[in-house]
Amino acid sequence: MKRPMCCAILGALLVAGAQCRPLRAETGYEAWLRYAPLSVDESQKYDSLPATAVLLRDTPVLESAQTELIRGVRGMLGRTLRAEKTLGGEPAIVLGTLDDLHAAFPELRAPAGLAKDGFWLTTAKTRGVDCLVVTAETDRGVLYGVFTLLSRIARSESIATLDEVQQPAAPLRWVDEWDNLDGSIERGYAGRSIFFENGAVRSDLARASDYARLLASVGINGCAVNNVNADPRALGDGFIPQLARIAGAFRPWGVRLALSVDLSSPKTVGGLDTFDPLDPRVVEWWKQKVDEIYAQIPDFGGFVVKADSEGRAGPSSYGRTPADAANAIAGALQPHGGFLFYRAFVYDHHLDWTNLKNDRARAAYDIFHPLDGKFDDNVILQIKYGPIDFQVREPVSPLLGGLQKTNEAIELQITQEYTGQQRHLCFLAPMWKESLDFDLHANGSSSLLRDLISGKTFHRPAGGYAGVANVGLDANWLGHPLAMANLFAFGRLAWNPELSAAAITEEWTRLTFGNDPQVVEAIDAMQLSSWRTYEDYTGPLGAGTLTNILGPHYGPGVESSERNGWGQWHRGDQDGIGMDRSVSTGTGYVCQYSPLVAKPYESVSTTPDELLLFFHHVPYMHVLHSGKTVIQYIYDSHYEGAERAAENVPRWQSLKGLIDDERYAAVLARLEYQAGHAIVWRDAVCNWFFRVSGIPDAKGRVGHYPGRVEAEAMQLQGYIPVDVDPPEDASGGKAVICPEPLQFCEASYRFTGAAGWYEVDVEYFDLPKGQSKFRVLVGDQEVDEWTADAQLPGMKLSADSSIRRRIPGLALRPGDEIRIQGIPDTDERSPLDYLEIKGSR
Ligand code: GCV
Repeated sequence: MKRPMCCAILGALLVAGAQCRPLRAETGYEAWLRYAPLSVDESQKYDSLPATAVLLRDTPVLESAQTELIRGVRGMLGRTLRAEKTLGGEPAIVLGTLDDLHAAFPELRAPAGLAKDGFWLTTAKTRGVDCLVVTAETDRGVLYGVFTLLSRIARSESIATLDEVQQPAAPLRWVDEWDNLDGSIERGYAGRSIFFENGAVRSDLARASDYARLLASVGINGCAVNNVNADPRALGDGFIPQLARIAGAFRPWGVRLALSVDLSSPKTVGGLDTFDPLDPRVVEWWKQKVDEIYAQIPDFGGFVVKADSEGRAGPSSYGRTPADAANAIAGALQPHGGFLFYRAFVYDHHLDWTNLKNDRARAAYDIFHPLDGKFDDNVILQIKYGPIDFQVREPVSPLLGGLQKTNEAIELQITQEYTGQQRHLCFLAPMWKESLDFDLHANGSSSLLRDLISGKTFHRPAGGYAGVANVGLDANWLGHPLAMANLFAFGRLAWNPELSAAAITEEWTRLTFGNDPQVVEAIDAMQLSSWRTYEDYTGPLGAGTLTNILGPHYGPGVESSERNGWGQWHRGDQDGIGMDRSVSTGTGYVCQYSPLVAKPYESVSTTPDELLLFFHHVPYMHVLHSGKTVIQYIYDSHYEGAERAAENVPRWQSLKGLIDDERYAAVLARLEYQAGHAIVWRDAVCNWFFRVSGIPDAKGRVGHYPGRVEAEAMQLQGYIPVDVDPPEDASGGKAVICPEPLQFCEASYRFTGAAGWYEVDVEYFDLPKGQSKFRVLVGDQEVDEWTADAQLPGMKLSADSSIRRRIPGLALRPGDEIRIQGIPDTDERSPLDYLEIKGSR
């Protein structure tokens, strides 16, 4: 890898201990556990660190703690601690539970309230020598303490006077992986499953083990490894021993294996003629199955159930309730200490869209609120943060405030299904924080969401967090190198929801990219603004995301949510937009909140702008609190959001040389793609609203694109124009394609502007069914060429497959002929949308 210029020149001159060192190549695999060498100044802070790591008892988790400590210190400080099993007469870092430590440190008393997974970092003397102590009630707590100690060192924080107690906010902090047994991942954007391939558990589970280490480092203690749209074969003959291997990979990191199960399993796998949860044969089947699992996986965490939802089998087949179904299985898990996460994502996806009183958002509360108090104590209702489905902006689900005698967990989505699928930067901690800090006023008194789910408000025995992560085999786990901040943030918030998004991103950036203030400042600023930026160019004012919900949930598709039964309606028409969910004139959804929360949402005048269209249908000329009309807000926010997305490119470029070349290039490529795709979003959404409302943009931008030349308006040789459906998905509603697979096509344009420097952007489509080649020439000189081989989700010419090629720094003169040549590949016919010529310096 290249050395930054300063190092190249100074390298030979600098004496040992110099600050300037080459940046080692990194794939992102180590994520925030890189343990990169600290600078000499930084490492001096830890000169007095003991040379020995003493582990007073051997268990898999405690051994991980000791190994991790040695690995981290060696990486960051270049010193290899001696691993010991007993205390000698010298200072040591001592690892063990309070029970383990009692003999050597009899005066050490557990701090009040130290809970199961909590830990205590402190200093203590034994036989006159100073020790640094990492202790807890449980082995897992000790491991968490070690990760925290190492994190402090990595962030160059002092550990001189340690006396820190940390407790997790909630007992259950799980991730769900929507992995299918064939190795694909539903809503996974980073390669295939790390657990399964071809219907079996992978033979090599090194990634599973490394993943568990990452999870443990942020306090996650459970992982459900298969899709909630569960394949019944997961409970079939011969599969449990395979699952036991994954549990074995997780165990040293204190992560409990869990499984998603299909409610029809007693019938489909067990051969019964029913799966009625109240049938004693079904209850017995679950008991036998659970006993069989625990015989092989003694620390099994439990099950996740998706039932009566999106075509899954459920208790409604027998006229039973979700509580009947949940308790039938929970009863089998209870003697073993297992939990049942029952998902509240239950709704009718064949709703009559013509009935304005129908409302999918009502479903979870309508179904589950009447069952409050009917679930066993080891059942947790797993509730998505909003009432629809992981949208970029939703109010907090009222069900989260509507249960007093039932355990609950919030379900957050780390994988960015509706928020850019890890091709777009969208750091979700600020959004999650808004939910967690929201006061639902349950039972009439102040009750923050974070206290409801931890069980604190209503003294529930269990509760917590479920994050849908969907990591894959891509080297960096989630595809976009910066997306790992979402996994990190999920763990950190599940541990301590009082942390601010800014504190979390700073922690993550330092651990992932080092402590250089310039790097930290730039990345933090990008991360913290990214959710709002994404929201601005995708889904305004709580209308929900305007994405293509009938396709891959990725690019714009404003029409796609209307006129079907899915219930993700925004109700945009020629007069206005928004769902009326008020009690007085709408679906009545608002009354699912406690009165204090409901009151402002009931009226247009008191609903916050950012949620206006979620709660009310208003005319386009309605004036927001901000003073803008709704239609102008839609236009402005899309333009401003796309501009901000573009600004991230030079911001990132300012870090060149301060980040290793590999990760620098990977992030830059994604940010450049995002900047282009934000324009696709901007144009599609603005043009849809312009066409439907007929109201022009007061700033004259929508429909007017200076410097843009439509491909269909260029001189075409071989290329033919085609309509794109919906028309907003291509500029001018048309593209050009080569009609034959083996043809060579050209679109050319004679430049008429003034002589100078220009950037030429080529908007084209990249489909998975071939790898077309493109060449751009000015006159006879080739100025760029590339292959369309991006992995995009669009299967046809659409906003999902639209992508931009930027050609900066072109010297153009009037009369120059710009020629774009396309060489199709099989069924991908080198499709082109437009080119845009912009002056540059
Ligand atoms: C696993 C959304 C997603 C589905 C997902 C479902 C769920 O509808 O698009 O892929 O299914 O949520 O959470 O169950």
